[in-house]
Amino acid sequence: MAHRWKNDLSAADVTPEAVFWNRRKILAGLAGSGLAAMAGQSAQAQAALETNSWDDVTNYCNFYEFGTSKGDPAANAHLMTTDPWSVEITGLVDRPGSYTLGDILSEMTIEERIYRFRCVEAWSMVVPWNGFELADLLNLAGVQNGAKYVAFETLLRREEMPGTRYPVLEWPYREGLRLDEAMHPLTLMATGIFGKPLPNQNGAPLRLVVPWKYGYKSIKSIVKITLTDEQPETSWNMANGREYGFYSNVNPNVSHPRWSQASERPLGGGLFAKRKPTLMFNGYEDEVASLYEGMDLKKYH
Ligand SMILES: Nc1nc2c(c(=O)[nH]1)N[C@H]1C(S)=C(S)[C@@H](COP(=O)(O)O)O[C@H]1N2
Ligand SMILES: [Mo]
Repeated sequence: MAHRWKNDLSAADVTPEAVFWNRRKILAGLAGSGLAAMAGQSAQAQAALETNSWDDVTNYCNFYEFGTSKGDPAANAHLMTTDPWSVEITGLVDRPGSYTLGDILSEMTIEERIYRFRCVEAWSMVVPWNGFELADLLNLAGVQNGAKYVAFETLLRREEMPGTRYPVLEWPYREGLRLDEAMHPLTLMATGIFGKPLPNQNGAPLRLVVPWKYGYKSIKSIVKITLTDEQPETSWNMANGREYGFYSNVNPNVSHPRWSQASERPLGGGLFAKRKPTLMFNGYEDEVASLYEGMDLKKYH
């Protein structure tokens, strides 16, 4: 597939695979054990970590349906059944219906995309995803003229998702994009990571990846896609609209009300690696800035 975007990243930039898989464990371990010393860190650096270790660990929690704080979502995510799986595509489409994963995959070409990934909590990684362009899936269903937005929903199966017992967020987890964002060639439906099928904890069997937006837009384990003419409600925005906007574009110039977004902590290459400056649109400015021409990015954050 011809890339209509510039990729400035290569395999050499990817976050070390072991760091990716173990990031919560590594952080939890560092907080309480001698691991920091084993990692060769100075006492000063360890002390610095101790002061924010609890926040660090909880903030790395990344599949709230399987729990938010103490328990690692990785420990519960195996409860989720991902086979069989189908995605309902509905709303303003020519061919609405329930598409099985097999139906979808037989029509798609899987490719690898190495993308920056920036969580709103100011940590970042470089991730090799496997997947296909969301545009190809939407075209399969046939987007109708009046459609302006795309809404996504995660599976909600309470007996398999212990975190959904708590009203942390509006369940099912909901996200949304403007149609032009959804059709952008950078916008990926991921089926794999590091060349392996997506593990449950990372959103098996199908999750969204929008590399110029904060990580929470990359909704996991999608079961429903709705084409609509109205801006959809999204779980984080419903929970706290002041802190989490609909757009959620990575923007070093627009602070989160509780912290700056000007820099980020890259995972890997040493947990104590210096924070690095956050890039406008997470480094994808050339590709996506035109989508937001004339918009007040502070207001539409
Ligand atoms: N359904 C669902 N999708 C989700 C989340 C979640 O809690 N539930 N967390 C989001 C957040 S905050 C981040 S940073 C990414 C993390 O993706 P990863 O665990 O694959 O790195 O998933 C996003 N997608
Ligand atoms: Mo996140």
